[in-house]
This record gives sequence, structure tokens and C-alpha cells, in this order.
Amino acid sequence: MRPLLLLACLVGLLIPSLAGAVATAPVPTAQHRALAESVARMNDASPTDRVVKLMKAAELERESLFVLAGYDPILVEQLVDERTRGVVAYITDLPATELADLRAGNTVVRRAEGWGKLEWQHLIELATLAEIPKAKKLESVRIGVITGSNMRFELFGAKGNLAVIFAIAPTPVREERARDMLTKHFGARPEQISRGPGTRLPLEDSSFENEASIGGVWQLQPCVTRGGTIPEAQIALDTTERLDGRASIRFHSDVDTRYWPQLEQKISIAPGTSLVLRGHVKGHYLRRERDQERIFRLALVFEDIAGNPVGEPIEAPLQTGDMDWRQFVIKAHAPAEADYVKVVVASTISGTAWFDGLSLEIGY
Ligand SMILES: [Ca+2]
Repeated sequence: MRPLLLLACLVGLLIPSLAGAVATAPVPTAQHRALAESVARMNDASPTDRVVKLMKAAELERESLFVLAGYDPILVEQLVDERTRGVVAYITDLPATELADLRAGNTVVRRAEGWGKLEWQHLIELATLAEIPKAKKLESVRIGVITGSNMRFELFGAKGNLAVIFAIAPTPVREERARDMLTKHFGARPEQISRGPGTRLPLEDSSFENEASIGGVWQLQPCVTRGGTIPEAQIALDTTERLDGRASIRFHSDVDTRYWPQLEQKISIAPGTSLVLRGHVKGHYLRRERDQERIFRLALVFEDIAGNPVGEPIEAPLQTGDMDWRQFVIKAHAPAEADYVKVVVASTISGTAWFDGLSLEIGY
């Protein structure tokens, strides 16, 4: 009896775990991969671009979503959330004129009097998910870009409201959390892309989370001087204003500032590589005054093996004045003589600028 009992125990232990793994982990085919890649390549610089990307991704099967999660875990995390998926389904079925309005960056408001049958269906489903009582008493919907970094969907009813933030931009700390969440959801960890387009390059502390990075992995190099080295512009981690993780990097200068360093991180690349640099920027009272040089940049600078600059820096067109968090995407092709790329972050004008959630990847 003993061997039989042992066998029964082993079978009892093994079968559920094997069955669980086989039943849940997706097994993507080449076709699934190709479909995922076509969505991964879509433009996602603005919240409206990301809505279009979400709509396309919502058509994918589970296996393709699993592959897409390797490129863009935050996008897939939004789609496995029932409320966000419901919002995306609602937007997909909006009349073409409303959809065009939304894509143009405008806010769309729709009142219950104008809702069609399908629209009611979507909204009642959403109200049910949000546990809004008396879903028949819904009144209106509002969708639009509230900040430069995401979209907000709001459903108003006599008995309750629902708000969903979506079209969220990719940022490194949040991506790590999304990967953990998706590992549970799919029953296997989405494979991070490690070859070709979509591969993340090793930009250290790209979310400015660690105090030791400033002057460490992020080197402080002279940028502009006006007759001295004091007063120096303030460059420091800021835990009160951030988009990703616990902190951002803050640059502050005023009319008396005489010396401005910049932050740089240098990465070795293969000549001719296509690159995509993403970053998020916020500004407050940014303006050029006195004899300041007008530099406010997130840029890629190429260098040859000897450290000489190659070609022109490629930079995001950042606006001065006041600006809420916005994602900037820079696409560049490394010149044939370039062995290194430097990611440069700088502000040499009065006011305060914050940068957060940078990432550098191989482009298409
Ligand atoms: Ca951060």
C-alpha cells in the first residue's frame, strides 16, 4: 500500500500545478507575435495617440496581448482592467464625428438624451462595474485630455459617478509594477523584449529615484556660465512633485544664477541604431531673463569613440511658461560614426523644471 499511497500523493501534488500552468500561460504563435508587434509600433506620443493604440490593442487575442505586454506593460495592464476595457469599448463605438473630435484633443460631452441603444448598453455595463445604483438614471459622459499625460473618462448619474484615468504613458517604475501584475494575470511573466526594436537600453536610474545618482550615474557637467560659478542653479531630487515612482529631478534658477550644470548619461550604442527617448516634463514660471542662454532641453547627443560630438543634438521642443506633466518622445538615427549616445537633461532659464520617467529604447 505504501508505494501506492506515495504515488497518489505525488500525483495529487503534481497534477494541479501542471494543469494550472498549461491552462493559464498563453502560448503565442508567430501570427500572435506579428499582430502584437504591429500594435507595439504604433505612435504613442500623446494621450490621443494612446487611445487609438488602446483601441487597436483591444482587438487582440490573449496570446498577442501577452506578447505586447513585453513591449508595453502599462498599455496591457489598462486593457486587463475591466473598467478601462469598458471605456475603450465605449469610445470605439462612438459616432465618427465624436471620435474625430476626441482625436483632435477636444473634450467630448454626451448627454443621455442623445445616447443610442449600444451606447446605453456600454454605459450601463460600466455603471454596474462601478456599482452605481439605478443605472437607468445616468445623465452624461465627459471624455478628454485633462493633463498632458493621460485621459479622463467621467460618467455622471443621479445616484453616483465614475471616473477612469486611461491612455497612461509608459514610465519605468510603473512599468515594473505592471509587469508584476500581468505575471499574475497571465500565469507567466511577459517576456521583456531583448533584441531589436522595443529593446530598452541600460539608462540607469531613468526615473530619478535615487539621490546618489546625481553626480553618480547622472553626471553633472558644465552647461552655461555667466562670469562665475556662484550662485549655481539648483538640481535636486524632488519627492513632492513626481510622475513616476517616488521622485523626479528638479532644476531651479532665478535672475541671480550665474552657473548652470546639466545632467548627462552616456551609453554605448552600435553605429546606425534607431533610438527612441521618452521623458516627462513639467514647468513652472519658466522664462528667459537677463543674459540667460535659452536652453531647456531633453536631448540625445552622439559621440564617436574619442568622445567628439557627431552630428547635431536631437532634442524635444519643450515650451516655456507653465506646463503640466507632458510626455516627450524623441526619435533619432545614430550617425554611422557614433559609438555613444548621451542623454542630456538641462534648463538654464529662470523658473522651475521637473523631469521624470525617462526611457531609451531601440526604435523601428
Ligand atoms: Ca521618478
